This record gives sequence, C-alpha cells and structure tokens, in this order.
Amino acid sequence: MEINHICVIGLGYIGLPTASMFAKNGVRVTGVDSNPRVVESLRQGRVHIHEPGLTDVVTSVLRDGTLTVASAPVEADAFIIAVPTPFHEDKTADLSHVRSAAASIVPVLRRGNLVVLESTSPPLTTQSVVKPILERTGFKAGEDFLLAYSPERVLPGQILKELVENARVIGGINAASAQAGKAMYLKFVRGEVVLTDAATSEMVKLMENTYRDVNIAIANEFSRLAERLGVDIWEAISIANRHPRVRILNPGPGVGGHCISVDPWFLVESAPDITHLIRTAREVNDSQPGFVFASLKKLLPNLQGRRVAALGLAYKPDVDDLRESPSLEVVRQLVSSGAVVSAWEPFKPDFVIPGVKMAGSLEECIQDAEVLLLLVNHSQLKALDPAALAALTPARLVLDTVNAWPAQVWWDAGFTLKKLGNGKNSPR
Ligand code: SAJ
Repeated sequence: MEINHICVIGLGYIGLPTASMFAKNGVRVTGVDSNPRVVESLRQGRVHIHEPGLTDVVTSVLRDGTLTVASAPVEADAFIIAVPTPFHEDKTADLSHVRSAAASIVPVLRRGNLVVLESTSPPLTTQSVVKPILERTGFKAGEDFLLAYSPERVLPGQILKELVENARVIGGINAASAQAGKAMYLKFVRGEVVLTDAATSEMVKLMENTYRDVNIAIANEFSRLAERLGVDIWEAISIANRHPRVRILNPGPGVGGHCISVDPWFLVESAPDITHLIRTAREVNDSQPGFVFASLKKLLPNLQGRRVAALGLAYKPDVDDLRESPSLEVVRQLVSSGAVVSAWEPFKPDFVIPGVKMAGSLEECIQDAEVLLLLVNHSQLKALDPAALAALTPARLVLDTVNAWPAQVWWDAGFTLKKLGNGKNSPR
C-alpha cells in the first residue's frame, strides 16, 4: 500500500509536529482539528504551540501546500489520531476525544486504509474502543482496513529531534497492520522501529511514564526524609549517584504535564487491585506541592498578608505548558493561606490564576516581595545574578525548590537561600 496522503486528527503538541514532519518529508498531509481557532490561526500561518523549531517547519509546509488544515477528516491513505486523553475527576481516562476522532473517520474510511492511534490510552483501547467504532463502516479491521497503536514518546522541548531519532514502537491488531505502520513512519523516523501487537505497545507507553513517575516519587520522598533528618538531599543524591547502578532523579515541587502525571492512572484504572505502588507514587508526587508549601511556612510561619514572588509556573523548564503544573498548586495553597502572591511565568506572562497578581516582567514580580520562591528551573531564571537582583527587590529570603541557584553565591549577595530538601542550616 502506497501512502501519499495522511490525515492527522488533532493538531496539538504531538499532532502538529507529526503532521509537519510527514509534510516536510514530501507526504501530502491534511491536519484536522475540532477547535476552529486552531484551524483559523494555522490557516493564517500562526503556530499556537511553543516548541523550539516548530514554527519554521510548520510555516514552510503550510506555505508550500504539503500541509493543509481542515475541520473534519477527508479521504486519505492513512489516518493518525493524536487527540488528548485527559482524565475525569475520579482519575479514570476520558476517551471522549478518541471516540469522536474515530467516529469522524467513519464517513471517509476506504478499503485498504491504515488507521493509527497515537493518543496515550488505557490498555486495550485500540481493540475495544477504536476498532468497533471504525467497524461501523461495515469494514473488518485487519482485513478491509489496517489498525495499529503507536505511542509518541517525545520530550516536550525536544519534540522535532526526538520524533525523528527516538525508537518507535508500532503495535498492530495484526502483523499486516504493524507492517503498514512501519512503512508509514519510515517516511521520517530514523530511530529503530519495533513491531509488536497493539496491547503491548499501549502498555509499553504507560510503563515508560509510570517508571519515571515512580522514580521521581522516590526522589521526592527522599527530599522529605532529608529535611526531617538534617541532611541536604542534593548533596546526598550527588553522592549516591556515584554508585554505578544508581541514578536518583531530582526532587522538586511535584510532577506535572499531561503525560507523567496522568498516564500511571490508566494502569491503576485497568487493575486497581494490583497497582498499589503505582498509585502511591502518584499520591506522593501529587502531595509534593504541599511539601513546598510547608517548607515555605518554616521560613515564614504566618503567611497571612506576606508578599511572595513565585518565579516560574510551567510544569517543567523552558516550556510554555502549564497543564497539571505543580507550581500552580503551590500558588493556590499560598493564596488560600492568605499570602499576597505575585507570579511571573516568562513563557506565559498573561496566564490568569484567581487571586494572583500575574506580573509582566521579573522586575514587576519581585519589586515588593518579601520572599522569592523559585518553582521552575527555566534557563533564564537559573541565570539570574543575585547581586543584580538584590537591587530590584526588598526580599532577602529565597526558597529554591529545584536546586537552580548556587547557595553560597546568593548568601554572599545578602540573601538567605533555602533549598527544598536541605535539612542542614548552613548555606550550600
Ligand atoms: N521531574 C522531576 N524530577 C525529575 C524529572 C522530572 O520532578 O528528575 C518533573 C518535571 O519537572 C515535570 C514532570 O516531572 O513536572 C515530567 O517531566 P519530564 O521531563 O520527566 O517528562 P514529560 O512529561 O515532559 O515527558 C514525558 C517523557 N517520558 C519519559 O521520559 C519516560 C516523554 O518521553 C514522553 O513522550 C512524554 O512524557 C509523553 O508525552 O508521554
């Protein structure tokens, strides 16, 4: 089967880069999004996602016409579903976008087509949710059309590079489906392509992010222990990591983003009785903003009316994505304790949080502050010079939750800098 035209449904963090990589490699792509604002802005050549290098690729393929945008799928050789899978209040997966994306393909599905689900989904979604919807056409999956699951595994901030270089797993509902998926992704993927069945590839994706979540949870729990026991967690981790088989990750304000903080719940949902560790890790990471709040309260016991400058709100460094960001939870807890919070997120200065004064600049954020709270290790925040900062703020108290700043330099500049997870009183 020759794939000359692909319809990518969902033009978000994954769909848009994927669509543009295919287009850049000469495949005709129709990008589809149900949000009219996304379609409209792309039609005008505006890219709604901040990702290094993405704007250049997207505008070039839009200009030469290899990528066009539409609000509904059109007939094509292959369809890729890359829509969000959020979770409900009770942490179970909300598959409504996957269902409606699959349903939107039904009127245009033709014999011989390939459909690939990329959205992170609970195990067995391809077989038990997507397949029956597509079979409403009267076609049989695996015979009349091919169906596979292929998770994206790219790191926000490095999407364009990792889309090409990472190993890609393609799980078919049968071998022919996996093979067809391989032929399609080889249009741009240079990493190893591994073929398996659909359920395995769904599980692989969830295992990867769960593995990371559990490892971050142990780092966060270590940071709490260190603080209680009078140990500096950053020193302890750097020593432990000299062991050849130990690689402890970094504690911080918690785990955010739309991947690691969500995906482990899909495994818990599929078998709650045998996933205690996974659930506990999620709970540890979700309660880490509370640990940050408690650490700040140790510095300023009564937060009522105290002026806190929160620096960075994104879920991780150098991205503009605030979804599930633990910094937001820290800020919410500060607001409910009566603190007067000003916040600055350099990648999204116009973000709105009820009760928080969003600053348009660093200077504005810190000008009246009593304490500086560093929540994200953005390069531009990490690079701040404490000597220069001292002239811009009356604050002399600093809580660094991400080990960004060299404590001694800050102490020398007149600040009392405390690091999250440092139970020692001395500067470090
Ligand atoms: N974090 C820590 N300590 C660390 C590392 C990360 O607290 O040592 C926090 C970050 O600050 C952030 C969260 O964890 O809040 C997640 O960040 P991340 O950089 O670990 O991962 P994501 O969510 O941006 O991307 C992950 C990646 N998965 C893995 O590394 C196993 C990526 O490859 C996936 O494609 C992506 O999830 C996804 O879409 O599923």
